[in-house]
Amino acid sequence: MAYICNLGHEPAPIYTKEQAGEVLRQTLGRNVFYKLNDDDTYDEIAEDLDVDISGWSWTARFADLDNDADLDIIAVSFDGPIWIYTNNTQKHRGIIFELDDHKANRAGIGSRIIIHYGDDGSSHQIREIKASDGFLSYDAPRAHFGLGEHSVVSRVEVIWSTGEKSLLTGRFRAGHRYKIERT
Ligand SMILES: [Ca+2]
Ligand SMILES: [Ca+2]
Repeated sequence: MAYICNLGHEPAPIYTKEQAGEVLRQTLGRNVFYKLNDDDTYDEIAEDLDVDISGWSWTARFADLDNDADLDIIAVSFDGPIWIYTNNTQKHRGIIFELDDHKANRAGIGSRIIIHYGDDGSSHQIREIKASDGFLSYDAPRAHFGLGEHSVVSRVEVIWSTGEKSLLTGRFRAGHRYKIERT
């Protein structure tokens, strides 16, 4: 198979896969990882996280591969191995919800999940269950929420893909994955 890298050259040259990989590395550089700060600026921290491989990856997807409610990364290289990065941080907590909907599509695609936590449930976040994202790939159809220093979610609202709503209250603990079923 031949690869055409149109990176501003005229006409676009045709390469072997190995040549195309080298051109992409030289032109686009290594992988990067941006962290959003509280003041809406970003820091590039790929080296700190040890994900700054020199190969060129064309997708990076997030999934909790070891079921501890933090997101790990799967990066697919253009011409190298698939890289799996496990998230070993102990500093911040997360929680995951997935849907099992017997009244509409089973994974709950198109449904929204809203969590409430903190003092009197004053903090909240929303996620939508999606089945498409990124290039030639997508994340698992689950809703992951980062909770920072918080350890408990006190209320969960589900707006199902069909429009109906469900409300669950209790103590949903960080570090766990919960399945919400509608029958
Ligand atoms: Ca994990
Ligand atoms: Ca982990």
